[in-house]
Amino acid sequence: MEKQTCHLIGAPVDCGKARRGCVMGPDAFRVAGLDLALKDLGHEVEDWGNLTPQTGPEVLSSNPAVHGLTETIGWSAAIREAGHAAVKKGTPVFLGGDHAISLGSVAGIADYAQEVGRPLFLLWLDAHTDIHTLNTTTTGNLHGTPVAYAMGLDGFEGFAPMPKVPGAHICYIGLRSVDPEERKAVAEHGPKAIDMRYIDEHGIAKPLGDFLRKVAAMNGLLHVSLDVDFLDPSIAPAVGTTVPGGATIREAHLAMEMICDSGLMTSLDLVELNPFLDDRGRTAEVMVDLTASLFGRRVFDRDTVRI
Ligand code: HAR
Ligand code: MN
Ligand code: MN
Ligand code: MN
Repeated sequence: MEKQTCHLIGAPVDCGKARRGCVMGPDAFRVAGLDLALKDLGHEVEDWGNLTPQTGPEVLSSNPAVHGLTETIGWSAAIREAGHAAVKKGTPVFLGGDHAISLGSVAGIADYAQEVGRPLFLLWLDAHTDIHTLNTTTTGNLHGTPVAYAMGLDGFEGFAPMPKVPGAHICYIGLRSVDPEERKAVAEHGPKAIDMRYIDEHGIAKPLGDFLRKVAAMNGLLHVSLDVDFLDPSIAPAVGTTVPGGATIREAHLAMEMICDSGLMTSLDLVELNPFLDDRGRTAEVMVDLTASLFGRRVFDRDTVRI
């Protein structure tokens, strides 16, 4: 792949759910050697350090379950600005933080996509659909909402409006925990939803390849959002919302390699790492290895492999 300038943007957001620990995520990625892994591949790395949330007036939701709203709005404004500035210079890599960081990262990239007149596509690698609105969430955990916000669904009063990402430009891979209201939203608004059963039956290469070809055909920007719980908990235990039956290490690396080979990815989220729950850093290391695959680490180039 061509040499990139990777802009590491620390977003230690921990207010998108109840269980704490993602605040340590950005530093765990650093300790696990993310910058060195990227530099070893020939890329330039600029580490922006950790952002802090903007401050603003208190915002209350009419849904009493919702919590952390004012803080999350402040974070999303800060992350959006940083992401927008970074994508003009290179490839932003957003280091979460829980998945609420994507309320900001996707908005910042969408601002840029609108400016340059290209469509934005989202690849959401996750056990969950994260498509609740503030009205449908029963847990009130805002990390379960960024896809609905990106699509422009109602119920995000208090958040700045963002350029909409149509459902047809969104692809989930890895799903295995979807709430009833989310199932309705997916059916109604049309993201492509690849669940684990589909992967078991057809493999991960087919649906991912189909989606990447579509992005390429439309000259799109591609934002990849990689949630730790995309992976099976046996290889990635450091996440608050473990769901059994996730992607294997081979499936995950193949996905990363295919995305890399496509040359389409223009920004990346690494989210939901909770170092407090890790086992001697191994989840952080798996995430760094996957990121390295995304940025070109290979055993052999494909044309070197002979059968
Ligand atoms: N759908 C559930 C909820 O809203 C679980 C959301 C969990 N989300 C994440 N990120 N861990 O994918 O609470
Ligand atoms: Mn801006
Ligand atoms: Mn998620
Ligand atoms: Mn998840």
